Amino acid sequence: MKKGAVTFIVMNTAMIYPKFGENPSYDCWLAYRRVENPEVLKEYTDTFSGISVHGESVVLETALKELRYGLSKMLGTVPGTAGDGESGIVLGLCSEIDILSEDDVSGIEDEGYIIRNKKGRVIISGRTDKGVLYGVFSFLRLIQLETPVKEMNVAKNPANRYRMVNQWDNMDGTIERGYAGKSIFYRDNTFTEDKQRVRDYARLLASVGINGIVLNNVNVHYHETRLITKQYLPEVAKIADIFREYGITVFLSINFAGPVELGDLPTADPLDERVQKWWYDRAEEIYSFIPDFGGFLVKADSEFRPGPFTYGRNHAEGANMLASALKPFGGVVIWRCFVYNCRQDWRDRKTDRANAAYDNFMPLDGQFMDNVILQIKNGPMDFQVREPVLPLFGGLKETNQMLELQITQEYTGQQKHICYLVPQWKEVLDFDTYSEGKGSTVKRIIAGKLYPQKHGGIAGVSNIGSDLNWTGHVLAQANLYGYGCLAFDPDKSAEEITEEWVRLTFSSHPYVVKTISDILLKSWRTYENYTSPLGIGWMVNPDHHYGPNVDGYEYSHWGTYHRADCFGIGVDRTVEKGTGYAGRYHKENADLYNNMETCPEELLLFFHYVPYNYRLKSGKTLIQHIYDTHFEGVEQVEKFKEQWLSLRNLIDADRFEHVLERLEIQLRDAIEWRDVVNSYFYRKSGIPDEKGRTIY
Ligand code: GCV
Repeated sequence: MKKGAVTFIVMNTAMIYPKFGENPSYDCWLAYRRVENPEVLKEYTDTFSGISVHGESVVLETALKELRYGLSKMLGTVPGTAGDGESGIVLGLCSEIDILSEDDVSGIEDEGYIIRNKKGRVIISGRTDKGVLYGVFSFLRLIQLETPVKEMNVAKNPANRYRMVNQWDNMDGTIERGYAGKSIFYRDNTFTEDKQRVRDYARLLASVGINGIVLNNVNVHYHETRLITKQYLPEVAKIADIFREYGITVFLSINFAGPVELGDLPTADPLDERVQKWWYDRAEEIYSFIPDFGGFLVKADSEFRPGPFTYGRNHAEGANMLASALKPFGGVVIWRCFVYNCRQDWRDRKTDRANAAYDNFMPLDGQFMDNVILQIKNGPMDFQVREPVLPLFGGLKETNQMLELQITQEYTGQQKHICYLVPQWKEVLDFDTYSEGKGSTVKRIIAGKLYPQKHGGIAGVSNIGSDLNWTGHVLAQANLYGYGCLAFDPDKSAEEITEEWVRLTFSSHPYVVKTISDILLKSWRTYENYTSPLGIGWMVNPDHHYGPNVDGYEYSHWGTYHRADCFGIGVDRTVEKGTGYAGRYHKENADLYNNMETCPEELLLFFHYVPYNYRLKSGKTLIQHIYDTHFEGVEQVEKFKEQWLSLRNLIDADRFEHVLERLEIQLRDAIEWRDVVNSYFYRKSGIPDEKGRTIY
């Protein structure tokens, strides 16, 4: 279409989202409440009387649809169409909009967007249709936040190229580590009929800038192994069609032993030509159904999943074989670094699961093809409430990398407890690896700003399911929102994200904003207080990972130990006497962690075995710190409950009662955690609480 040309796409917005707009729990942060301030409302209705559209594509249609829907709800009128030169909103591609100068869009990259107030019109534009869509959602947020028109000037690029969610959904309808009901994609080993729910999910994801989704669990079982065959590809293609409308690319997790499990070959050896051809044929078939298919996510040689080790090959050989198959079609292989020996002998104090990812992948740096991305969990263990950053970040210099975070709250309260993870993720993203001197942060590495990565970004294990409120706990919606915000802009502060979420989701009432933000921002530390102390992690019931069990994993084969005895607790990971893990960091961090005196105290027990009578910087002994934090944790939950009760009548009754119920569960279980942990350490150490509180 020529520059300046105008098309109008007319639709009946009321028909499009029968569920959105009906229930605040379902709406999440897209509630689009009517603008309250009458002057602001008047300014909006005067200014946004019509929309002109510049460009044509499926995603642009979505952008227009979203814009009209959002405005109709917040302003109470559906904006009409505007011709060239008339006032209103100008929507579309930069290249198609006459009144935009190169200066207006300088610095705007592929999926970036601008919102510009110019010549009496508000322009929402980007170089690509995805950029325009993100611009629309950003503009709708500005409206909900009642931003004056003159302040509507934004120019933003996403920091990360890949901004993905990983579904751990199984085709039988279950979700591994899912706490919000069943899968919205699958039921009884087939695809669900209700595609509206999938579309609504796509909409939520796109509204925070997510551009990729892996549709099935990394643990690929019998039926999921067949997702890459003709049996299921037509259905996968239908899902891809829906996500495509929202600028989201679809990926699949694959089974490395696919050629064998599907009965086609006697081997899955990556160096065997028959295997290579098999994967090429699969790729060709997938792309015949889904021309813009993203690629494969692979969990190999991990927790009983097959991989190249079976054939004496390394992970670069395994990943490159798949990458060669996908390369002609433009696909990528996302290869997970969560590889460790899950058959460890707990008596062995030298083998350390924390070393595993680093030791497996560092020697392979530079050997992966340029369409392979290593997906690296934030910490060396497994999404505990507190872990150091995995030193592959800053270690790898010649390999594409992505950060993997867990939005679903497996070890952080399973969406029964409030545990808002944005502050934790900020610490991970801001962590300085010192790989190229000061300022070599994780966020710069994954964004490709430190090393010349071809591909990079961030993935989050999704926390949604079929529950009406999507995430089981309404306040857990904030984790999904916050994840998307940080994937797009890791520099955005936790406070800003939180306030924005509360205002979009509940209300702009100052007391509501202050109270809910306060609860959320304190909730991670609170959860940590009443669970496992100072970075030691675990202490949970095996398998389902809910509730306290201090020795739950202590004598198991999973490699996750706290090593408590009657003198002290902690894992010695020092270079001299311990497992040597501390030495895997660059010098600045290695020195810091290796020394008990300089080690950040929140990670003290991760790196050191510490006597109970060791004095912390606070002047307290370690044992007193454990007792105090556990009592404090429960008091903080009591305070959350009081704060929440003060919101009665300020928010809708449904969500008020729902969160209150969950807070009661949280309080009951926090008490259990406190008493189990404190009693355990009192019995081990024989040292009483200085304050004489009840310990059993
Ligand atoms: C999908 C942990 C979880 C597993 C998960 C695994 C992984 O071990 O408990 O459920 O499997 O991490 O990330 O692959």
